[in-house]
Amino acid sequence: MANLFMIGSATDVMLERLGEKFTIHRASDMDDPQAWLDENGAGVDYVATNGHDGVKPAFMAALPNLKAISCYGVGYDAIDTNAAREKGVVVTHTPNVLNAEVATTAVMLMMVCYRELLRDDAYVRAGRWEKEGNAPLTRSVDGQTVGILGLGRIGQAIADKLAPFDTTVVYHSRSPKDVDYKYYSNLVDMARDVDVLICITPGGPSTNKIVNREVMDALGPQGTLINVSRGSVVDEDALIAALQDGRLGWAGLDVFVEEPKVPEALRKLDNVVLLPHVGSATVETRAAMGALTVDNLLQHLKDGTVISPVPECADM
Ligand code: NAP
Ligand code: 8YV
Repeated sequence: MANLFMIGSATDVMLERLGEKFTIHRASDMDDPQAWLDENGAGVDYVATNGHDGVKPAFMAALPNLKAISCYGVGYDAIDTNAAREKGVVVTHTPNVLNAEVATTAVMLMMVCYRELLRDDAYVRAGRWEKEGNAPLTRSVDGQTVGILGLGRIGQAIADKLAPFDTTVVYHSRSPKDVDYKYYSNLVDMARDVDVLICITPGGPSTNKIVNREVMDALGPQGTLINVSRGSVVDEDALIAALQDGRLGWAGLDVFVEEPKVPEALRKLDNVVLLPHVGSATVETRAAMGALTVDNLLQHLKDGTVISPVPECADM
């Protein structure tokens, strides 16, 4: 049987299917995964990992005969795909099967911010409704202008989910897409014109802190920032300062710079909604992601091809 090194968690179904064709070596069962790899890495054929853990350079160096890395997630910024490609290692990910779920998370975060669901839930639980009367009014989602930073697979799904709310969708990415929404070549200009900015680009060097102080100030005190992309896309220190100063109105965040650590200053603010990176985390969507993660490995084992390579490995 081929040897599979598994980083991070997997569903029972994934483990069952993989166990039929691979000998699975789980990093989570090892006291020192690096030491295990240094000793046994030459015998490892495949790696299964996820978008958060990726594959550390030191792990890669200890895997001279690796054939493929299957990532349980669409974002693969934690994997050095160029280094993998140079070694002849194909990297796969799980595009499309999570579009709807992550889009729901983005829209849900926007709604929770606008309609102050957390505040009002706390209001009822604390008995304040009875004592103080009706809660203060909130803001309507309907009719807002929403700027999508990264109109790719998930960005388009977000735009589709927003349509029934009569929102005006505009977008920024490096190049215009074949869509009817207004395109902004400049992110600050877009931020100035929108009520809500939703970030859904990949992470990595090209998007590092592109949502900076200038963008947040352009979004302004009545603006809402939603981040379901990667923590690295937003300058977290600038975000905390903008929210504390009231230069930015609200933020709904699923992702953070140093997950699972979330800065204390952010946790203290009541104009933010914080989620523990659960954009795709439903039973249904994780099953679909898990199936594709496993299918990529099984197909490579069978005939050396894969179903969903990352773009950098598409011609391998
Ligand atoms: P995708 O289809 O590749 O779309 C990415 C979009 O970002 C494209 O429109 C791209 O357009 C744009 N983009 C890339 N680099 C950019 C830059 N430097 N500046 C501006 N725009 C840029 O990817 P997807 O499948 O929608 O996934 C997007 C990302 O969502 C993933 O990579 C992952 O980080 C994140 N994600 C998060 C969760 C979660 O649980 N929170 C779940 C799934 C995915 P251009 O190339 O024209 O710039
Ligand atoms: C996962 C994600 O939570 O697909 C992505 O890019 O961020 C999420 O779906 C992540 O891959 C960790 O498993």
